[in-house]
Amino acid sequence: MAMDHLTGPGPRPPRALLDPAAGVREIKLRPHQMAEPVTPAADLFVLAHFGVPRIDAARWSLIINGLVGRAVSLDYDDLLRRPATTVEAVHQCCGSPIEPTVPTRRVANVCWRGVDLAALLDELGVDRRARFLWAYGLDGGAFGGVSCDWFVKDLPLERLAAGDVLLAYELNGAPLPPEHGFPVRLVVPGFYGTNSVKWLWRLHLAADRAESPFTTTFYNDRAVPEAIAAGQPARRPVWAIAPEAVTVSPAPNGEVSVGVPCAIWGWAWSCRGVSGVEVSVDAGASFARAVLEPRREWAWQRFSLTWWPSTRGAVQIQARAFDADGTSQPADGARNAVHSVLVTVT
Ligand SMILES: Nc1nc2c(c(=O)[nH]1)N[C@H]1C(S)=C(S)[C@@H](COP(=O)(O)O)O[C@H]1N2
Ligand SMILES: [Mo]
Repeated sequence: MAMDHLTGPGPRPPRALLDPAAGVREIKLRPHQMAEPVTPAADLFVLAHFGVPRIDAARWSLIINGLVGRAVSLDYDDLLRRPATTVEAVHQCCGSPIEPTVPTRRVANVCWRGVDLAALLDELGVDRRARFLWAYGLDGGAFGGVSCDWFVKDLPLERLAAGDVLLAYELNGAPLPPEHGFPVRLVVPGFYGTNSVKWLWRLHLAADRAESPFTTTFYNDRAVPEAIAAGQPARRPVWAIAPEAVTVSPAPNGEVSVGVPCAIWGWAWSCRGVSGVEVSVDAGASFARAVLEPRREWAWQRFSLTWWPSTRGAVQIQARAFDADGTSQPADGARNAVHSVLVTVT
């Protein structure tokens, strides 16, 4: 149903009750605890800048407006009635926007189910001037010394063409828990978690990026001077996930036995998928190619390598992932810096 008021900035929904009414950062698993291929919802990290809105699905609706042929307001049942898509995808928090070069290894792999956004927008019609999708959450407040009415993110519409951007209402086969975005969140597989706006209330198509703290202030990486000299932009939005690997086993500070084969294994992922993983058992001095499982949809990929420890003492194990285009991970100074695990050979 098209509505006149949807062509403007849109009605302001009442501010949702936030419970808790303060930022949430629950990191439940360290890499050595990420044994499950699909992370149980109860083990999934929770990141919320302002708190957790408590929303009644019966009173919720989503506005889609801006550079669309037909602006609409959809309620929860409208979305449930549409064809559903299920997508398995790695889900990663890029870390603190205040410390963008600190690795945090907040990562999981989950199944989302919801409405395919590209198909929905096709039905509404997309104006050819539209280049960005702005997504609004029902939470807002002060963060990092600035304040905003709503948590707003934007992403290039080009990403929708690659498929599987969802208006998700299920996580691992059950309705989204409140802390993960109930009733409906955006899910952008292959992009860092910050782009997957929870507690959605508005999508707006525009020719330009959205001006807001979480689009053009925070979550923009600074290029190094050499990259700028080579023509790269000085600031780059934190969108596509860079290649990364974590070692699940052996666990840090564990003991392995000399002469006994040890299975080194873990997960590797990147926006475009991982083409290879290399493992080092000498603190990065040399690397050997690991066995890598193929990718399912947007999921992380298992790597493994059998190692025969031959001398006693401390060993630093590292794993590095290679992107489809051959780029790998920096040794340090980046959110996707190589993960190291220290073990003792006894
Ligand atoms: N509305 C809203 N969406 C949000 C956030 C938020 O604070 N508000 N945090 C983002 C960040 S930084 C991350 S990493 C993911 C975390 O999703 P999860 O808590 O469901 O694991 O949600 C993103 N979506
Ligand atoms: Mo995040």
